[in-house]
Amino acid sequence: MKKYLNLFLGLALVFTFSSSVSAAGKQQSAQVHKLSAAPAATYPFESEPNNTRREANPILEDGIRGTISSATDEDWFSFVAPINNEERLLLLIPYGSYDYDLYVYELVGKNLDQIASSTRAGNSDESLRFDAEEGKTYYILVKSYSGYTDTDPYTLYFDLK
Ligand SMILES: [Ca+2]
Ligand SMILES: [Ca+2]
Repeated sequence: MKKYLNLFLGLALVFTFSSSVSAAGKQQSAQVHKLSAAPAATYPFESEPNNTRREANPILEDGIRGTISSATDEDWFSFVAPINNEERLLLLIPYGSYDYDLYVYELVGKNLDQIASSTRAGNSDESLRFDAEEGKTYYILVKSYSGYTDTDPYTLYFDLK
């Protein structure tokens, strides 16, 4: 009986290994970089209009969801850094013919200065890092480079690892 159990476990291991290999191969052949880290929670939804820096939606939890509802929809968010930290920001883009990009700005006098961006090609998710200073407000922009969907939301969140 024990012999059969060992055989079964061996086969289960082989199966697990081969299925993970084929999953990796499929991801590569699609040439789409999808981030493996999934957000832990269901984040609140954007509130339009948020089409300018002044209308930015504050990110009060660790992330927010929204949709790009037209080719010219800009979604602005603001974030007040709670501590000095290198922040890692991720944008998960819905699967399909959508290429969204991610930008981070700070206000210097009256000017918005871009301090980070992530503009990968195609349907790839975006990620960037920036050095945040305690108490300072940062502005985050999500917009479309090509394609949009007002039904499938994107997820924008801070990776807290
Ligand atoms: Ca929007
Ligand atoms: Ca908007």
